[in-house]
Amino acid sequence: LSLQTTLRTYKSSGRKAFAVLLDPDKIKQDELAALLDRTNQHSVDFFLVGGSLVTDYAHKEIIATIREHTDIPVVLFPGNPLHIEPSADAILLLSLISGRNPEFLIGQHVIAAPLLRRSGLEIVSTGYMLVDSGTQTTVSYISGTTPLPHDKPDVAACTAMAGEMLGLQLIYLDAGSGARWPVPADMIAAVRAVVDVPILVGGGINSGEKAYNALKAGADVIVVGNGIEHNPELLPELSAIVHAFNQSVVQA
Ligand code: 1GP
Repeated sequence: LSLQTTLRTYKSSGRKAFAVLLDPDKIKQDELAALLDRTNQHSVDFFLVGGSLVTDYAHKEIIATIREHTDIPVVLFPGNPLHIEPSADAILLLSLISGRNPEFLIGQHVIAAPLLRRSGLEIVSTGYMLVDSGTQTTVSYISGTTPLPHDKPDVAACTAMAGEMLGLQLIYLDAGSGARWPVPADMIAAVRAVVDVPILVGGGINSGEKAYNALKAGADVIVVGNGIEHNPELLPELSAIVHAFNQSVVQA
């Protein structure tokens, strides 16, 4: 089943999903095996594999390790065309619509298009919106773009609306990895009010409370990376929160 279909079906029934971000640049192979064994027990919907840098080109190895340990789908979250790896299941084709750098709106996509076509990956066009998180994040620096001000939910809503009108299939609101402040709830709610496509929210979700707030505000998928790497207890906690939301959908 395709990622896009799954997320659309989830969204239309009010179900929430939980994605774990694995950054090949940060995760060690031995830690990865232990983490994967834990994810099997805690209903993770999919893995996002990616990050802004490639200091050690390990996407292929990481995906091979994921396949050895679990059947959970693997979705690429690329920083550039070097991150295209056909052994994944799908790729978020990110257009950085919060920014005004043509390279990340369309330029890199032109370079990647033939490779993507040949890869056999499911391609999910995604309106990627960086939100100011109190410090400059790697992705903001690398992309040379200014994130959306965190106190401007109306700008975020109009940006997401334009992205949906352009045909983008998902909206990803990202405060950036390790963000001090996660994406504010009022911004998530403002975006939720104006688009029908599924919304992913990530960056700085390092507690159950932050995850709950994002889901309650209208996120369809929460993406968590750093928090789980630093605190193993967070995985069961977040999984239980997503499960509780989905139980209330089943009972309603
Ligand atoms: C970053 O949204 C992801 O692009 C996840 O961020 O590592 O802070 O959870 P964290």
